[in-house]
Amino acid sequence: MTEASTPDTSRGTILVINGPNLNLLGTREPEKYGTSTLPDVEQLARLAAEAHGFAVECVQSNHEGVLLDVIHAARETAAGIVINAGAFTHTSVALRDALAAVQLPAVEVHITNVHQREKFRHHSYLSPVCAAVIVGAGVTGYRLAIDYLAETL
Ligand code: CA2
Repeated sequence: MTEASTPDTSRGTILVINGPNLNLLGTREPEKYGTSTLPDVEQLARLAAEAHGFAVECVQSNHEGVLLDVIHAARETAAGIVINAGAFTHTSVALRDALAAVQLPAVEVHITNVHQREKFRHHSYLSPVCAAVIVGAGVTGYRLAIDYLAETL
């Protein structure tokens, strides 16, 4: 039997954050959000990061305060952040302030093209403090975000 080799993650850790309701991925509204589950997305992110020499830390929470704490902690542990803040994208000055405060490169991801949806989804509090924004590419957006971070870090 061949041993599974340990991936080289010496370039550091990319923090992948998913916000409210994204734990439901793959279980409801597949026509909008696709059929991949949250564990599928986290695995996709892990493989993409490892291909570039990074580890990933994946966090999903439905609670804004938990997301704030995770972003604050990233200052000590992460090289960059991928964030799909779900509906908090359109409401949270606090998440924007946290991202600005940690001064890590961050990429905002949305599975759907928010600009083709309701007007209230067109504004993001986070985009001005993110290095890049990827919308409408489905869950592939997470991989694109990691490729971008790996190329720019
Ligand atoms: O397109 C995205 O990724 C969003 O961040 C998804 C959020 C929405 O509020 C944003 O405007 C755009 C909603 C996440 C809800 O996720 C679900 C997944 C499957 C089933 C139900 C909800």
